[in-house]
Amino acid sequence: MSSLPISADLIQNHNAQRLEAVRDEYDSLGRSLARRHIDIDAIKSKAAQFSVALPSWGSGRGGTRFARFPIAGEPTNIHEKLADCAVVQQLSRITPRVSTHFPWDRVADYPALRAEARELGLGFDAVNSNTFQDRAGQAHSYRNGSLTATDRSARNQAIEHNIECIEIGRVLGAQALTVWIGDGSNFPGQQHLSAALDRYLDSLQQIYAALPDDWRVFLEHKMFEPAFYSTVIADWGSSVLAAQQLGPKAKCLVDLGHHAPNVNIEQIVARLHRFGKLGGFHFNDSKYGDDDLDSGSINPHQLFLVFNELVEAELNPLEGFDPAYMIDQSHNVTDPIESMLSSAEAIAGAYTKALLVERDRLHDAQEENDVMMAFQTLRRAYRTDVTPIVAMARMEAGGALDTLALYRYSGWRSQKARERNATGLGAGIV
Ligand code: RM4
Ligand code: MN
Ligand code: MN
Repeated sequence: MSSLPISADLIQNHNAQRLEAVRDEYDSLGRSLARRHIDIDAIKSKAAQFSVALPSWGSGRGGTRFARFPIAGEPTNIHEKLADCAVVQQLSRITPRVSTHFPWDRVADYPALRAEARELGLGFDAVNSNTFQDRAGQAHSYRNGSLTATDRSARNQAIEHNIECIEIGRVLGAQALTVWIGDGSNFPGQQHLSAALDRYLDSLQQIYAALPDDWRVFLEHKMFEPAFYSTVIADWGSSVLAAQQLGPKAKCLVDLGHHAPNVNIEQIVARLHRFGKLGGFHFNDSKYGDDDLDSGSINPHQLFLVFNELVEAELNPLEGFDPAYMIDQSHNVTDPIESMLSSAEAIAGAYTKALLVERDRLHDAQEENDVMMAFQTLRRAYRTDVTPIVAMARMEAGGALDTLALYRYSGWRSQKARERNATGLGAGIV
């Protein structure tokens, strides 16, 4: 335990100063929930079981295509990224796994990386392949696409990269591969829309064939960017059709930021679940055409409605229902650790609120077409401030009652600013 980044004493002392106030709020909320016949301790136990993976790439400062402004002490390699993720996990206790991205996180010794993570209290979640960029010295460019390129050599190279990701993931103890491609077109007529999809399916079949028995492949759709006229897997429809054609190990991954504005994402969740194809999430938020703002920062209500569908799905699980929850954000103007702490809290809070929905009352109102009662049932849960529940669950698991305050108090970032190399453009997404 001594290799954990923040001292346990520091956490305990910090919590001790806050415990009385949080307990008071918890007890008061408990009385209020009891009047709704909800047992606060039972909700807290469920909330304590929730977890969401951190993106290794989210620990660095991201940017836009215009600029990137690094901060002192940000990580410059996967080892430092793991250390920062370990801070988030130690304080929040709901982020025990890291999702890696290759080749960004490439190292020479993966068994050693796995051991290093374990020492830091971390495991590994889905591995992400990257064929949306060229790597220095690679034989074939992805400028005209990767898994869907007309050039067979580029396609094969992209397939092999994905298979290599599976092999790395096996060593790390991951059990899923997430495939997001930037392939698409910028001009009408540029691409044969059907032929590009055929090539995608053919490439994915070969990747699918390399999956170990207990693995899944997540197909991630995105409406646009970097291709601005069409992308090959643009929406959940293309994604679910591809997943159905590929077989049971292929599932759809919903990145909240990858839809047109105002799309009803919670309904997509319900649809994908209905067909046994809901594989996982990339949590973030968005306002315009961006796809990487902090979870719950723009539309916390949507996050709640998504979790409302997920709780419905938990109550009616189909065989193989085991969605993988991950954060996928680019932190351009904040300390990435602070964003990940705040996002983990927002996500856990949305889940906890969804647990408070009085399901029988909701279902009865739906059956009876009592529109206002159905809406108010959701509203009552959404309006409840669940902060004390999430905080208590976190503290009982060894985390911090106030994660942000403790992180700042720990002086982690300024200490790293003294120890770490200054970043170039390396660590975050640009
Ligand atoms: C994409 C997509 C992928 C992520 C990259 C960095 O927009 O969300 O999941 O790996 O960004
Ligand atoms: Mn994503
Ligand atoms: Mn994205």
